[in-house]
Amino acid sequence: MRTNFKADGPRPSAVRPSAIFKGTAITLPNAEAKCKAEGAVVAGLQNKDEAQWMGSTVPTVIGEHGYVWLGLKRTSLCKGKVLYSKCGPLNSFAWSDGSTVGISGYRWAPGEPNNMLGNQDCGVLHSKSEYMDDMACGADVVDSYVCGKVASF
Ligand SMILES: [Ca+2]
Repeated sequence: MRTNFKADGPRPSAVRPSAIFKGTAITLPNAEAKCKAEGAVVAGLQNKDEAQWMGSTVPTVIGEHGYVWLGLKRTSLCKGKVLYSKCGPLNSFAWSDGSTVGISGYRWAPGEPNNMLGNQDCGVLHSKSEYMDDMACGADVVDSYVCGKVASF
């Protein structure tokens, strides 16, 4: 199941989340390859508008119980680290889509990112809560991903 890429949005000249795909268990590297095949990348969330679009759209595509890969990766400095001042909720991760910057699109679940087992290097959005969580990049509970591209389509 998928949404179609939408051609409007708050960032017309930037990569932005614009199509959500649901499959079976998928790793982030596999999701990246699937977005690339669409001429897109796994997208980040630049601001509240994009976070709200995800929050309202994701449940209609994947239901309430799934997770969606975001273009969000733990920085090399914070890999294997537990939370501390240099690796906290606002500075452990960076958007990986080559376009999204900053933390205005962040909405971590309470207690996240917790880097459980020290290998939660990728970010997801939980469909029902609309909160973000860090997970292992190969976590098999994730079956969906969001692709984004510049609005020239
Ligand atoms: Ca986590």
